[in-house]
Amino acid sequence: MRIILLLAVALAVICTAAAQGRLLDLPQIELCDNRPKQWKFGNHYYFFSWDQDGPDFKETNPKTGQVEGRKVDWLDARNFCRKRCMDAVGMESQAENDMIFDFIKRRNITYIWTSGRLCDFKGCSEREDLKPISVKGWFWSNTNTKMAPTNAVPPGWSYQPWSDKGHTGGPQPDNAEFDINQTSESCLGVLNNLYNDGIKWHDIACYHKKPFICEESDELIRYVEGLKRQQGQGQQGNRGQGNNGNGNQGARGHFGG
Ligand SMILES: [Ca+2]
Repeated sequence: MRIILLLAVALAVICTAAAQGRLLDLPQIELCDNRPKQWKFGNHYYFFSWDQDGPDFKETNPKTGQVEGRKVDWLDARNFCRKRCMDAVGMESQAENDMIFDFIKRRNITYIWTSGRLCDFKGCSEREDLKPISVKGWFWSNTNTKMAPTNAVPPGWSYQPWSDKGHTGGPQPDNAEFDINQTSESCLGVLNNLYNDGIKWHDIACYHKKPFICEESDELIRYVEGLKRQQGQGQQGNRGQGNNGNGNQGARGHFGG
């Protein structure tokens, strides 16, 4: 049952992306082998996009002509990570969240994208365990892990990571942009004191452009190891991978639980 639900959600994510004419990217062997390993926490390496070189991470400011750190929307952030066997960061524990908040504070970064996503697409509405969606419908898409309900301090945490302020003045998530232009705030970013609220989680419309932090993905690393084994045997293609081309079919998370 868990796997079926998991697949349903994975497919729904793909359908949502496909509806926008865009898909989750598959990892690429060379980019995976050369992925930036800026710092380590637990078993995973991480990097901050603006600390990396290359066209995925830099852009020319049309106003100034200066090359600066690139800002991308939420799906691009995930895909620039995913090509490298990583994904946008997911803070499943307070320790990991502390580490990310500390980095943002130390470097005085205005905001970042995470992999956090609201399950508000096809396949989500049948899930009774996700209702009400604004409270129980948030998950880390890098590991398909459900977040704790948004209206309380997460179990085992000593603080509430969601901001108590935002555009409308109320606690997050508030889906504030929906009332302005009917765009849902379905993606989770960390904002650094933009509402005089410290470093906190906010629900934000996914089209906004921001830098991002990537975290290694066990699933995508395994996928590329399998790909290499196949190629080592002189067999090309995806045969036997159990992967239909979306890179997400082998997900082993707790989101279905
Ligand atoms: Ca918000």
